[in-house]
Amino acid sequence: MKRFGMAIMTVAALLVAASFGARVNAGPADGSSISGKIYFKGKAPELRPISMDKDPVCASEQSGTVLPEDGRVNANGTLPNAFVYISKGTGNLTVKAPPNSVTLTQRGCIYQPHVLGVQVGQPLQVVTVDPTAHNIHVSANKGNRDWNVTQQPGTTSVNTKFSQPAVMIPVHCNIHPWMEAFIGVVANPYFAVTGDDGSFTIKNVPPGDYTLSVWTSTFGTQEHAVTVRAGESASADFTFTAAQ
Ligand SMILES: [Cu+2]
Repeated sequence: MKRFGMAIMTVAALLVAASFGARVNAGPADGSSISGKIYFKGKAPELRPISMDKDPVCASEQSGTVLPEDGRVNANGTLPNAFVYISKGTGNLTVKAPPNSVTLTQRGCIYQPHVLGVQVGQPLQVVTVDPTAHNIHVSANKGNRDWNVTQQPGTTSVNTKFSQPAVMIPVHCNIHPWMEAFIGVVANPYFAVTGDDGSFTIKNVPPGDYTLSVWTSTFGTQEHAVTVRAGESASADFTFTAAQ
């Protein structure tokens, strides 16, 4: 009887150890999230207006000065276009890619949005609303293939998927050299892109210990350790500084 009791205790101890060993509770989402802001300190870069003289059709689509997205700082001292994502800690957790497409639009010979995220295997559609041709060039990165395709005005979307996580995959237009976008490809849905207020929220994150990473095109990258507890919102702010 004593031996039997010991065996039960051993099994219980192993179960406890196993549950503590798992870094992520893969149970149903319980409202936990990660929120924060991407701050910027220092002198904002001076942005030089984009010249669209190479293609008068593009220029005619614009009504005023067009500034590049890279290097932009929000009026409230935060950064737009920061790609925030959980880079470590999800262990064996797999989250199926949603079937809905993420859309990258060519409008006025500018990519909208400038920075976007997509899950591995999730459809990406590139659409054009411009009366001029574009050549979409998706650069190879981390096992994803390099490809380019010309898209004529009025034609249907160019659709693709990515097979490997990669932060980031640059997209350029081989016809209009100022056109640039960045796609963050991640294995899970735990990512966000900051907008005009520099804030982000990543919802439905399972409780666990993670590394939260931030990518910016101009000011580098950073990462923080973040602990997410059941039903709570974890906070993670980042501060980037001007290049010296
Ligand atoms: Cu183009």
